[in-house]
Amino acid sequence: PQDKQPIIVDIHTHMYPPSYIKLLQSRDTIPLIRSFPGQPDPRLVLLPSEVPLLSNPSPSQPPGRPLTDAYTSLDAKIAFMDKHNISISVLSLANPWLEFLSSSPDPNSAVQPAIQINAEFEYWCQKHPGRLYFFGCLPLHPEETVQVFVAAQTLKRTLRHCRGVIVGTNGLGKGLDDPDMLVVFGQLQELDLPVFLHPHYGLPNEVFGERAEKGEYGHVLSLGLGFPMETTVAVARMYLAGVFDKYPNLKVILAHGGGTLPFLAGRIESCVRHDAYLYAKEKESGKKRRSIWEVLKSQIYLDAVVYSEVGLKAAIAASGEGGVERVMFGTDHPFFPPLEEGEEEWGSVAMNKEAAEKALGEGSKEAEMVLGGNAVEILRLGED
Ligand code: 5CU
Repeated sequence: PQDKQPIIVDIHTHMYPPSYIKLLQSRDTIPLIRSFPGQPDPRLVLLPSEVPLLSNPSPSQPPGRPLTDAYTSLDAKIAFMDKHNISISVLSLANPWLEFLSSSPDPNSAVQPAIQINAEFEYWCQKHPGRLYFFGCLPLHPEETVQVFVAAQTLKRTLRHCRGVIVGTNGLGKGLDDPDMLVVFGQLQELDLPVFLHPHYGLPNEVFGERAEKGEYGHVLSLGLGFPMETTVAVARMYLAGVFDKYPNLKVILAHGGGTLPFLAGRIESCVRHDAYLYAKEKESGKKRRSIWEVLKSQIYLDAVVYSEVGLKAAIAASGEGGVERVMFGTDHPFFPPLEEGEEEWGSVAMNKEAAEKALGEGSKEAEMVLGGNAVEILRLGED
């Protein structure tokens, strides 16, 4: 029928389930939840760039963000979806997942929290059949990959609504090019669990200077530049370490349109081709690396959380011929809420929808693919 509404799927939408909130409330270093005098809501303090303000909070500039029910309430998530005509959401735990436990001396420290959190997501999904799926989290710890395997198997085999895993750039503590991560990626490939790669650390505070440390620029530099650069570096390291060549069926979904990868892929490729050390190594081994472009069009998927048609067109173009099939809409809810009291429509969501419509044509088949059709196919969202 002519007036059938296209299906909108949000693949980048976070929540913190009850057990995670409890964990953050019990902490006194980031990530943490704390109340500050004069603030109506407790504050969720997550990012390394927020630490300077945490030790010196002022009423006009408290650290972090208000912990509203958008982060914790399933009803609020469904209301947000209904308000924005989102048919299906693929939920994920927001950063920093359980990464802060990877430095704990106890290798099992993240195991129970991960089991509990994944069960809470599955329970939420079961409450809204056909509308909710999730990316699970893994108890990544340098000392314990067996537990990671068990968690991944449980996600795949027993949690019906799980469609992949959300992973930060830290891996087992040494990044995603760590040779010890290879077995984890191998297991994820075997289980056909896509990795949703998401940033958290940004760039070191010094990069942004003293004025940023004092909070003068809000979160703009760390979120606008730090996050995308972190993702770009992480995926470039995976590429250089040969992860994609070793596991050619591993699927990786990059947050925020791949950071800056669509723009920098050519430069990365040129640097690889003209690097004397890599050239000599390749000659010696006789193994030829696939180009970054080949990896982009076969193993990498990009979300469409880029807020402009310019970035979205780049994401699609970088994904090769048929690249429009590899890009999927997202909102980043509950981050970037409206700032005016009583404003119910989220401008950040509208920007991402408009980007798809402007880049691909309002109502076009391609816009519908990016807004929802691709996610249904890639993440098998029809199966409950
Ligand atoms: O606003 C922020 O800090 C964030 C964050 O922490 N994580 C995210 O996914 N988006 C924005």
